[in-house]
Amino acid sequence: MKKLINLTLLVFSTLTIASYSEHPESKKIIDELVDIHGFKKDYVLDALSNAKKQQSIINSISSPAEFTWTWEKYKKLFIEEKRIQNGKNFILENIDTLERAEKKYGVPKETITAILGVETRYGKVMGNYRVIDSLTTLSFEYPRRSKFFKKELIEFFLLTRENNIDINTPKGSYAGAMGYGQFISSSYRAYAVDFDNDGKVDLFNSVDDAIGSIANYLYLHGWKREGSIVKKVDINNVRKVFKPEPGLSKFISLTFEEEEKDHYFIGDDNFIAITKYNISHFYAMAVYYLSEELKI
Ligand SMILES: [Ca+2]
Repeated sequence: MKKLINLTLLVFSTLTIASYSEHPESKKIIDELVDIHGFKKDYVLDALSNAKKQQSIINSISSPAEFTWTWEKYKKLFIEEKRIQNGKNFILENIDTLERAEKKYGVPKETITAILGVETRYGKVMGNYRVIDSLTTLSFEYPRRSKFFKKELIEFFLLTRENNIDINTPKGSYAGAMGYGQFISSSYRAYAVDFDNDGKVDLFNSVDDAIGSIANYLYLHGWKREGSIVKKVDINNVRKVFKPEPGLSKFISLTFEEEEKDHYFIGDDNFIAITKYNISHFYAMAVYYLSEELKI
């Protein structure tokens, strides 16, 4: 009988610790939010205790498509007829805003649209995880990247306060990326812009804000107006081609396997700028191919 009681207590205490407001690692975050950023302690404890661990988030982050799929499989997912046609429609529907963004930031309308297409099918699939669940799960249950996600968790508190959003409401990807362009909290705070001039920066509901924000993000990460994204190279001539054009500060050599053959490319500043949006070469290449398909 005594054993049973002990077991019950053990189960009970495990459940209690499962609340992120009482997690041993949350104390530092709570202190930072209260002492440095001026949040009320009750508010922080409440938000953290409402957050729920989602095992599927851990599973997803452990095997991202960018690093487990082949290039051909990845390309097929993004470069297909429906996504291309919907992208062309998106451009027609948002041409004024896209041209305004292109003029201001130098990023072509097809590139902005391709990012929206790859990230969320032009706003159709913005993610179904509560961001507070994603960021707490990854902060407290995924040691490999806990430092990064703890920082994003604090950014998310700040972001929701600044934009008057209920912290329990926003949904996003398993990694806490939000809205049309899937901005993480720190990027939202640093790079999102109010592009429809309504006084709010709203990447969930305003297509205009999403368009301006993606262009601004790339602009601030080294995008060069009139620059190229990649150039295909013949490996036999690689030495001749491997000279960056005047004005280009960076380039990167790339290999993509298609039909059991390696294809070689040079990625320019604008390729590198896209990898600042998502670090994967597959991602940047898919954005490039989709943007080419969207040219009318
Ligand atoms: Ca706005």
